[in-house]
Amino acid sequence: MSTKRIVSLVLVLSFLLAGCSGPVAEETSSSSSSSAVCYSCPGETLRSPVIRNSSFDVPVADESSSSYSLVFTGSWDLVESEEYKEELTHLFYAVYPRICARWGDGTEPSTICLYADPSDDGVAYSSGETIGVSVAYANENPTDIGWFAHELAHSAFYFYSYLDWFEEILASYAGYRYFHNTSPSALKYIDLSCESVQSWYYEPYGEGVPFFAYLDYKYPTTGSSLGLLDSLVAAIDSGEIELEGDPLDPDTAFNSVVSSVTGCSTIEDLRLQFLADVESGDYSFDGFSSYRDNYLTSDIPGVPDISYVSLELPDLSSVPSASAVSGPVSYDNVFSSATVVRSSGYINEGEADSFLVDGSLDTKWCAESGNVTDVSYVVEGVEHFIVLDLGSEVAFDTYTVYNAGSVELSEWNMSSWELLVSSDGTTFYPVDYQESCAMDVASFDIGLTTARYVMLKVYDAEEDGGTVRLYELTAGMR
Ligand SMILES: [Ca+2]
Ligand SMILES: [Zn+2]
Repeated sequence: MSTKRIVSLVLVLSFLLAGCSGPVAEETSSSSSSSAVCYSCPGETLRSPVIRNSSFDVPVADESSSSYSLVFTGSWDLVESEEYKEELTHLFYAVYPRICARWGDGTEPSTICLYADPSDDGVAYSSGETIGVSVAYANENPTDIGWFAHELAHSAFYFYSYLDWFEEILASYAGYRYFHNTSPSALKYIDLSCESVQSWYYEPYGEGVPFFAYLDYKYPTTGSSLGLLDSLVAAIDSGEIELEGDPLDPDTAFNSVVSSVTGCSTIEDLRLQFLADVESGDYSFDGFSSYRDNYLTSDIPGVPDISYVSLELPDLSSVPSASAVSGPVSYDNVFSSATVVRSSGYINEGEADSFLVDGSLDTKWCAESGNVTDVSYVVEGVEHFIVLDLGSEVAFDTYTVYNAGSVELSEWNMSSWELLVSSDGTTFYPVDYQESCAMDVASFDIGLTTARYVMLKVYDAEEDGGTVRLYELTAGMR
């Protein structure tokens, strides 16, 4: 089983686009002070439908000409990663000016104090000018800095009102759009069909970001008029909206703004329209590069313009797709002495990628979306991958997948993947694509194939989430 402690820590950080199930990362405290404070709370297993990965290639902005400044306070001497502060600095000077340009009202702090908090056991929190981060969290998750973008958004547009879900999702959306989507290594892939996206219902930390991306797409701010999100923020800043109220009630101040911008009487009408547009295929998300409101965050002095990552899902229609062989198969396993060349990652040493080909049907390769360290295929919608070296060119005509359900739960079965082969380890050719096959154990006759290297690309790692759990992959001549 997964190490629960690592699971909850890794998943707590995915509050930017929180996971497929379970509680989400923060609690907002509306204390008597004027500060918005977010604390993380421990989650149960929270399987993210998005690919999370290292955030460490932020485009560098020019600090010296920035109108903003960042000051480190607290126990930074206790933070072990040497690059951590540097990457946070890069993020700050690129992302904070963008968020302020779009949603600041002029009262946002120009100097942010980033406090390394030795006693906090959550992730991070914002009180406007001061953002705190847990030293323990930083040391456990040295490649995650996405929380900083979320907290900076709070600093930029802190609302003096009670708008929990709107404020939190807007902060997460700001981080998603103006940080995660600005570099391939920080990218997260949104799966709109994921249950947690479909079932989001105004929870502050649920999977509401895809809906906000839809709203910006459908009702953008243009040179001639404010779009929906920007109109809502303006109405909150002016005091016109103080409460979200019932999303189904057309008579709230919130929904009156919705109605005046969109013609729909409630935000709930829009959410249902979003789901219908996803269902019909009228809406899909392939990145922000064509969004009409991109000009809002362009041409900021000293800040590099965003070149948004675009997602190009591969056309797999020409890849052969074998039917599962009925009944048991028998062959000498030619993958039994394979070694792992590289993989998307793994959760711990006891469930390392090498257990996919160790010859035991009781040991597994397990990797969560938060474990993805090699993001080579993220823009293709690949959730996980592994490359095997068979040691020499071998022949096989059948391969067998021992899915999660061969030992654990069938709902954890991988259901969509591609098998590719190569003789040089560089150029791979697809030999099988399974679009939807979630059997516990399944064999596929792909015809005579010779290869030294084999790659498995996992498009759908489990029914509801991004964790892959595979007990063994074998192949041979039947
Ligand atoms: Ca195994
Ligand atoms: Zn927050």
